[in-house]
Amino acid sequence: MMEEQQKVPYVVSGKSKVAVAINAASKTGEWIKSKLGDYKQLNTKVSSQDLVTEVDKGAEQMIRKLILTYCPDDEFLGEESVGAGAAASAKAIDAVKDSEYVWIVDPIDGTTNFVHGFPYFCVSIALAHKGEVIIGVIYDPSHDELFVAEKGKGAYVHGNLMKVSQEATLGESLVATGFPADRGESLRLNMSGLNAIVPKVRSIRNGGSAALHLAYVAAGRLSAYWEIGLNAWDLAAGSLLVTESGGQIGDISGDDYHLAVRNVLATNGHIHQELMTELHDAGLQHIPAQK
Ligand code: 2AM
Ligand code: CA
Repeated sequence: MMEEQQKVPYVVSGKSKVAVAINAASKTGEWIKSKLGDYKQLNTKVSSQDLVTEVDKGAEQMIRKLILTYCPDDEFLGEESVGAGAAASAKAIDAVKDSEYVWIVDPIDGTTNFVHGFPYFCVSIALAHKGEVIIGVIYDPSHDELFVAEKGKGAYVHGNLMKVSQEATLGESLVATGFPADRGESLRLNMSGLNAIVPKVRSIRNGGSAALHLAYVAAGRLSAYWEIGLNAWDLAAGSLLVTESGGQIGDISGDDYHLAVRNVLATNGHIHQELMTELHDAGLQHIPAQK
C-alpha cells in the first residue's frame, strides 16, 4: 500500500537558485503546453525516432534567458545546443563536469509524446556544483505537476514531501523502461532485459519521458525504471529527486550515478539489487558504447 504523502511546508526564497529554476520550468512549461498540436518544423537527429521541433529549440532559448538573467556567471548546457550522438554528449559533459555551477537542461523531455499529443512530457532543469547535482526541478505542464529537489532538503511535488514506494520484491513492483533510439545493439539488449523482467513484475510501463519516469519513482508511483542510452539532461534533475526521496540511482552496471551515466537504473532501493541481477543475467551488465 502506498503511504500517504506527508504535508511539510517547503519554503523557497524568491532570490535563490531553486526559485530561478522553478520560474524557468513553470513559465516554459506553460508555453510548451500552448504549442501542443501547433508545432511547424519536425526534424530528426541521430535516427528517424529521434525527434526535434522548433518548440524544443524555442523552449531552450527561453530557459537559457530566464536562468542567465539571474545567474549570469553560471554555465549552461542544454540538449539543443549539443550536437547529436553519444560522442558529442560525452564531450559536452566532460567540458562542464568540474564547473563551479552548470545548469543542465532538457527543454522538452518526451518530444515524441509532445509531437503526438500524448500528455506525458516535461521540462527538466538541474544545477550541478562541481559535478554534483544540487537542484532538480521537473515540470509536467499537462498535469500541472512541479517536482522540486534540493540536495539535503528533500524532494517535493506541489509542496508535498515525496517518498519512494515500499515494494520489497519484483513480484509486487510496477517498473518502467524506455526503448532506445539507437536501434542496433542497444535495442536488442533492452528487449532481452524486457523479456526477462516482464514475467517477474506486476507490470511494465513505457511513458516515453526519462525525467518523468524518475520523478514518478521519487513520488512512489513507479517502483523502478531502467533505460539504455540516455544523456545527462534526461537524468540530472530526476537523479536528485530519486535520492532525496530515499531511492537509489546509478548505472545499470552497478556504478554510482554521475553526470556521464547513460544506462540508468533507478529504484525505491528495496528492489535495486534484485532488478540489477536480473538485468545482468539478461546481458545488460556490459553495455557497449552507443553511437
Ligand atoms: P527526449 O524526448 O528529450 O529526446 C524516451 O525513451 C527517452 O529517451 C526520453 O527521455 C527521450 O528524451 C530520450 N531520447 C530520445 N531520443 C534519444 C536519443 N537519440 N539519445 C538519447 N536519448 C534519447
Ligand atoms: Ca529533449
